[in-house]
Amino acid sequence: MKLAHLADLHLGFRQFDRQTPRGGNQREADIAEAFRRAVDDLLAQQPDLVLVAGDVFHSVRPTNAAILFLWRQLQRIRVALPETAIVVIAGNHDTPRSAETGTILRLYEALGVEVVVDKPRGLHFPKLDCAVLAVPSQALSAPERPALRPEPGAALNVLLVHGLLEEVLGPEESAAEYWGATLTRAEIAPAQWDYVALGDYHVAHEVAANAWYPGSLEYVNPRAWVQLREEARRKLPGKGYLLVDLPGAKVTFRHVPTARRLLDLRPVQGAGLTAKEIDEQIAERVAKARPPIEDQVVRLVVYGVSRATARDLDHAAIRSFKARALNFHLDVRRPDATYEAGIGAPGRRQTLPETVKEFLGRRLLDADVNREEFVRLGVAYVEEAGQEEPVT
Ligand SMILES: [Mn+2]
Repeated sequence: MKLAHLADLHLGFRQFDRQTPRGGNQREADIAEAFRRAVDDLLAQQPDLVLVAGDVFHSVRPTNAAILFLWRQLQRIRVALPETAIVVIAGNHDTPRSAETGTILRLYEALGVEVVVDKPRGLHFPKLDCAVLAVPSQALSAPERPALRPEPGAALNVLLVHGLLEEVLGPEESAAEYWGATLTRAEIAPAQWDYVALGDYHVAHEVAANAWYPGSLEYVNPRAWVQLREEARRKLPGKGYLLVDLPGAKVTFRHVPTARRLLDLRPVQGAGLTAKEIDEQIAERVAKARPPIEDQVVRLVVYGVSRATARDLDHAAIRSFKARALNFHLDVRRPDATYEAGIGAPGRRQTLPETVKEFLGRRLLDADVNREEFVRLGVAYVEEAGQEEPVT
């Protein structure tokens, strides 16, 4: 039996202000395109079972465009592979905060897709003699953790679950970036399953020979640059999904190229340099970018630049880079992390984490959100983002 394992599609994710010719958000179109390409490959590979391990949509209330898009793609699989079973679980991104909100995922049951949103559900596919225990994100947030056990009668047992095994995080990553429920290796106990299909972590990762994260299909994390480095460390060609032969769990990574590249240009060490010297280094980094920056998502960090020097940079040149790239983020960092006191300001100004802490402390929240934890995560997140190390 051949199984396809996808996760973290994040359909509906939007970023930057570039629009498509039809007026949609360009990054949202990129995210959709990644899934369309994955479906193209699924139709060629003809799996018997398709598992989507959560975070199908980026939010609980996706746009009509995203809802329709997913319908059409699932319909393509339905028509081309009528015998193929499809199972979708909700992740932390597409789980409603309250039962009243409901979930749009249920819509796809009309296409014959098995949709599991709240409690764990055991599914059995007699033609494949395969049982799938589907465990959505919400099941792991319940006060009583479910025991995850295979079905004794089935020839093949697969666990499908959305949660974070913290041991997979790279040195620069943190659990706060994923927000989902955490899992332990003892809970998933890979040895008792033929295969464990995980979702939540966005870089493809082998947890055990028969337990994998396929990773997301596009770069949707605010700190996607960290993921790029993690992918390089793991010698991954980029984004994709997994094909698994059962029994025996022979796993193949199917690379699905993204619509455009993320380019993290080599940082400029600006300390002691004049504005003109920094301009020259920026221009040199841009000129050497491969692929060229046209229509790509580009970041260039410049360290150790005073406010005065930053003012004197060649802003016309920077604007021209911004016009060429889909997004060009010139990330100019001050010589030290704390902010300078403004003229006439009474003492020290708040640091960014302090401002974030104050803002999140008084922001309106849903009743079921724990404010203390919410503020703690927000502040940790901002602090981490400010501490990114230069790349060599
Ligand atoms: Mn996700």
